[in-house]
Amino acid sequence: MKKHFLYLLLILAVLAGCQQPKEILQNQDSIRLNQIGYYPQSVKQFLLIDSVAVGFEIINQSGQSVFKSQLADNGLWDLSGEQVMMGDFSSLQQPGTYTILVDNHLESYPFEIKEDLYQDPLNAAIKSYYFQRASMPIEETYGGIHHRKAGHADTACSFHPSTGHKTGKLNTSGGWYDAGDYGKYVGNAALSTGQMLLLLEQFPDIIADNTLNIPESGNNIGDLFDELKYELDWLLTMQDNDGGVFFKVTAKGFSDFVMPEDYDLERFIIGKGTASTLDFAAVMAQAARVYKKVNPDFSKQALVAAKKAWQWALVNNNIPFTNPKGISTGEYGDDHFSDDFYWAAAELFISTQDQQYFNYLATHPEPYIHEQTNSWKFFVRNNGFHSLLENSDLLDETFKNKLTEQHIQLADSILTLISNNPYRIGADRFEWGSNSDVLNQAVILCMAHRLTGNKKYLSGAEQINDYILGKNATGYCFLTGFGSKKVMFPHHRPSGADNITAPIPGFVVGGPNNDRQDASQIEYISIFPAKSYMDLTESYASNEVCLNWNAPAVYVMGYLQQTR
Ligand code: G3I
Ligand code: 9MR
Repeated sequence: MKKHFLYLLLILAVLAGCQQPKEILQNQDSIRLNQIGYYPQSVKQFLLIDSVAVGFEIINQSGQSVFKSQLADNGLWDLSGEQVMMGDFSSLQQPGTYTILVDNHLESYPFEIKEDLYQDPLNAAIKSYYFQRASMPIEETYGGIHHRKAGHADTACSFHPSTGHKTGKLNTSGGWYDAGDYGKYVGNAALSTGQMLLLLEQFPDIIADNTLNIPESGNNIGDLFDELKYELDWLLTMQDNDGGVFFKVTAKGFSDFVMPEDYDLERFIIGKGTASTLDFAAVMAQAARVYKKVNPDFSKQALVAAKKAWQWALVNNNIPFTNPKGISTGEYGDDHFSDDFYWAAAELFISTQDQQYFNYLATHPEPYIHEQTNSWKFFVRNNGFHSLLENSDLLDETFKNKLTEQHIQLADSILTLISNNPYRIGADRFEWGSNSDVLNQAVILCMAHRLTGNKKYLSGAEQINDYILGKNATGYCFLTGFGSKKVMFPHHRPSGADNITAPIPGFVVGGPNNDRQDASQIEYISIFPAKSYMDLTESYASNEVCLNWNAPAVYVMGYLQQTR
């Protein structure tokens, strides 16, 4: 009897010691990961936020645990106010669909490990430019549910006095809308197109004909060439007879949230200044080179236009733009031109090999830096550097070595920032369009990989891209149409006015903005800098879309597709 009692106690003790299976919580928001996934060869990290945990597993679709490891403490991120732990499963390379299971009870959104990871998001990010086309309908064959009528013919726009009191009308049809608004702004158009031209210069075959299903698909020219040409053709219309380039095409103010076809404000040609003219010169010189084989006539035309613009800017070298009285659309104000001169001289030198442009570069060096915020103002300088590095065989040894060394130094400093940051990104401030600041650092890292072949730069670029696609302090995948926690309400007039629940896919939204200029209209749930983001149509300061925010995403995903 006594013996039986002891046995019973023993059995009870064993049972009590057995762990009851814990309930698995779909508390996905506390696990931050790239919601699209990872290439087999990539560094693979995720973050666990404000939770104490020890270990994690990776679970495949059959429910089997295929990888186990421990979490590391990355510390507090003062910009998000969060305690951050990190898991790394880089050595798991088997393609498949998985979830992360933390301490056997917190499960993540699903993600994939696969080759060609970014093909679909890359195509969508490029196609978003097609959806931004002014002056033509988006037909159902190409636009699917997001088809719409044409808007903004822009065939006869009056000159605003700020263009130099010109009379008559200008046909400035075509081009892409800049952003969530329907304006067309030369400087931002040039920067964005230039960033994507670099990708085409590096990998001309990256987007084959018939990839994007756009109207030009099937013309035997790669679809990215076609899409960028839609914008370049419009840019050409913005050059005045004397070579100077007008600043923008907009109405006096922003329209309501209406579809393009319902827009009824009069549009004007506004401003003419040094920055718009030089950025035009730069992108046209770049296009002249990149389109030389696919469209020789256009290439010649672009080069003539570029040289003419440069000549105008040499004479009119200090004409800033600010919104004239009565105009309240986007300002893109810029009164500092040495970087724009540098970019233009760089592209003109590479395309012409005319020594006068090299002399300009040699005697007007620019600081080799990446200025965060306002990439439309500052990143033109980096565009110039990148084109020079890409064509460094044209440079003399000393110039080439110095530029290369400076680029590597800049890239290494970004890697250091990444490894010291709990979220593993390089950006340390969050202003209007912060996602593009984050991404532009990845552009710099890709370029460093191109120069050295060192994979550490690719890994850095990937960690940054992870941030954009979900491993960030908001938990959103910032590319519309992708990820599990999706952006649904971008500040984008067609997406807001089309009565379709899903926004148009392929847009990178601006992202966290610590200045919250729209705070009088909406309530931010967190005012930590890295969390100052709201997925609300009204949030123009954190949730708009814009040409120059998508362009670095296109570049980085394109570069990774070609090198992973
Ligand atoms: O850098 C200063 C910062 O030091 C200061 O503390 C802060 C205080 O508010 O302002 C910061 O400057 C802001 C700047 O963005 C950089 O973040 C300006 O206030 C802010 O007005 C400026 O916003 C610009 C915005 O237009 C409004 O003009 C954005 O850079 C620019 O990307 C955005 O561009 C618009 C176009 O005008 C129109 N089309 C859409 C596009 C995207 O929103
Ligand atoms: O809707 C506008 C957006 O497209 C612009 O990029 C942004 C930049 O200034 O401005 C938005 O318009 C806002 C305006 O600036 C201030 N009042 C509220 C407007 C949005 O509802």
